[in-house]
Amino acid sequence: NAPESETGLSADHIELLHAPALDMSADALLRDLTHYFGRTLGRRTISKQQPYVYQALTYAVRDRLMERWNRTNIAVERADMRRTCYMSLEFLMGRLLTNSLISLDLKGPAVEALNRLGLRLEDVAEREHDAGLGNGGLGRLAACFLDSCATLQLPVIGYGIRYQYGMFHQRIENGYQVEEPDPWLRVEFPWEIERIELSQTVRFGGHSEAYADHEGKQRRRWVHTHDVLAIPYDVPIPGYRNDVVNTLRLWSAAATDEFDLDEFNAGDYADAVAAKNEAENITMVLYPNAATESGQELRLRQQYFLVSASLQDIMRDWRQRHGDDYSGFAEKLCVQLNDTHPALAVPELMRLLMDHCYLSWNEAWEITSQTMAYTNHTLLPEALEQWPVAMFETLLPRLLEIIYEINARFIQEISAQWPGDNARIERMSLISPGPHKMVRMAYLSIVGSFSINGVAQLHSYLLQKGLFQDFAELWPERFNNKTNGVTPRRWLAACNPGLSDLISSQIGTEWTTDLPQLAGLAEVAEDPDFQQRWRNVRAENKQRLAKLIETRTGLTISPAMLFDVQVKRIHEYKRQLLNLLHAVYLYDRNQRGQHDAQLPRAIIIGGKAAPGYVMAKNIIKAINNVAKVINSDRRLHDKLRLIFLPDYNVSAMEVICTAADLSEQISTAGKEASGTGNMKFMMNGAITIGTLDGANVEIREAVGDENFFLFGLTVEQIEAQRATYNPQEIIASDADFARVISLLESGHFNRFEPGVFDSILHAIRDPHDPWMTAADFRSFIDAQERVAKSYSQRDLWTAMSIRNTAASGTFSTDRTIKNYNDDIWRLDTVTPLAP
Ligand code: T68
Repeated sequence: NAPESETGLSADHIELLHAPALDMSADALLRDLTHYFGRTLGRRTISKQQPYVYQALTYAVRDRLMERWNRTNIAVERADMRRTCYMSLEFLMGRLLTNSLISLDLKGPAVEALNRLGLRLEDVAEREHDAGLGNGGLGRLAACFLDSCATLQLPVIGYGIRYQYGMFHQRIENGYQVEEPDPWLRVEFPWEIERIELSQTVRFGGHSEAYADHEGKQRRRWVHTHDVLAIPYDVPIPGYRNDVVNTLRLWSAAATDEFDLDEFNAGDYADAVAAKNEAENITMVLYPNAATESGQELRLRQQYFLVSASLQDIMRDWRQRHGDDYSGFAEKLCVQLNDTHPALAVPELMRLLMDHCYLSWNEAWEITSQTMAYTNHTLLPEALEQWPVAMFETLLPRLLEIIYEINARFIQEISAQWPGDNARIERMSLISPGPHKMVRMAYLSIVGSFSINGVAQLHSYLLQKGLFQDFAELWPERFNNKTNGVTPRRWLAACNPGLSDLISSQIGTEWTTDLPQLAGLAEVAEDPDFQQRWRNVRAENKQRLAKLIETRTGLTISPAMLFDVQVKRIHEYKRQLLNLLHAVYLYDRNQRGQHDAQLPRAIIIGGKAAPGYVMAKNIIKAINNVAKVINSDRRLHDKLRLIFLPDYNVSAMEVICTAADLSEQISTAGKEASGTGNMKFMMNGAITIGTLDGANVEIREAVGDENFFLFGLTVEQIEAQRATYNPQEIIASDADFARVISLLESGHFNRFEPGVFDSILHAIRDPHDPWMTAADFRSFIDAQERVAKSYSQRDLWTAMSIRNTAASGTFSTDRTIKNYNDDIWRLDTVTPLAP
């Protein structure tokens, strides 16, 4: 394999490519694996508990990604293609091995190579630690997007943070959540390539001052700053069998070489070196999102660190190709902001263009506002980010100046359109009024972007009618919808091989990249033979989930039961409490011998509560207390179980979504922006019980009302009934509801733990309960009874299940990304250089 040189960009850049391309056979894979295991990792004996075979196999796979990575990058560079940068504080990647193998069409060879060592791929793949660099839906969406962009051959680069500690692990102790750190980098992460040569410096603190440049022009500069080094680590993102490999670039903070050594005399040398911790703290830990934005300074540092390092990286790349001509910048680049977390990209790009590239305000603004696009992920006003102006003054003084100037010019624009409408100005100002002035990050994002989108039809509609109404009036053309999706490679092909094979035997294999082809399954929804095979696969998957539950909780459940599943972050608006009320209702009926309309059911709940979100933690405790009573009642053993599955994460979902019969999507209407778990469940044949919220609306439309269990008030009804909402009366007038509440009050589930249910009962009875749980109780119970009836008609249920998978084609991120590209990004497709 003699290296072959390619002509480089300049004399000091010589491209070194290897030819011929690496062999994709099992033999070659085994040879490389053995090499890495013995010679790179220095291991001699295989132990199933250790990660070394996984690591060696990953190196072998990574080699094969690497050549395609180069070939993709060269193609993009040579054609100077327009690109999108997807900027996100979170990328919830999960495990990467199986996905990469499937993308490279290497799964067969890998299985064979490992078999020759007496190993199974599933076991080896399980050694990989989840890359948990995200909280939930928003972070996982970013990961699904990267997969679809590469598969659709779009030149998109992800920019994020390489947190030392990802999403915390959850343990349950006496029913309470206990958080444990996730030191996922402790064992090497073998997918990443450190690119220290592309490091950038990010500034904090200091102050902004005026100066005259050599032509006597007045300019501003940011001086006396505390600098932090940003080191990028690249992770390859393979497309599905198309030789495209895109990049996820994650920044890690380090002290700059000069880190304040000069501020110390020799005697303080050790202290000075120790002080570098402060710089490195920036990327130490992922913030778990709480119910409301908490305004921690370190979080603002993280946001600016990501934005500044990424934009400087983009500028470096630009200058390499275009010198200091920025006129075509917005034609060649789009920056998609994943929520407001990277909103500082707006003032930071302004700063770089003005202070570093010497553009005028107007030139810089034209470029910035034609480059940025903003995606909103929440309708909850309390979750909108605001940062204290005071924090900006000390941490990012130059950015604050720029934000003030953006605001001044923006207010001028409003005044011109609505002269004298001071109320409107106050409402729309980027700076909130009052003694503690805050920067409103959503408004900053809107003003600085040419596109603003929500993540489901209903959500985008409500944004324009509510939260962002004033802005939608001013700039209606900027607002649009991009309904979320999930990648069918991970969420069907990889996680559910049994169902995938069955589907492919019926409609061929093209659904993997053309998901609407699943519609072909509708034809056999009633076919007895196909139904039987469908049930067989699902029974196996349920067995697999039952095993996972047993290892994590010690509880056994029978796969014959209805698996009724709600997994997602614990939050009041998602209403895990409503689910709990139903569990208590079923328990109560069973106790009183009324199991007429019932069927064996396992209610499975999983999810993490933000460590500072007291109510969410109380909900976990309450679920576990009720579960304990239900699960220790021998008479109920095969009738009803309630399970809290600890440490819900991406790889748990890969098992769970294949085995759920019923998908719980029961948020208060108008509160869940979209949901994406709902799509994973549907794709794998679960049937949804849900409110008309987020993407549930579109799921129901796609599958038809007869294949969906609808309940609950609509957005309009919720808002209409809010003023007169009287939960006490609702409870009193519903005998079942009243019994459920008095059972919870009686201490039946907390004999020796007084008070454990107080906050929950109080919330349900509160006439100001924003989530209006009691309002939907009866409707939910009725819908659950329809579920039970349908499930007991085996063939009917199977047909519904098949029809859900068949109708899930539109919920692929391939469709979502096509929408983004058609309306916002307008990228051409890349064809990697031939090998
Ligand atoms: C979710 N948002 C939405 N936020 O709740 C969900 N927030 O409806 C939607 O499907 C999903 O985004 C994708 O669009 C989140 O997951 C966060 O995780 C988050 C993190 C930090 C701060 C605020």
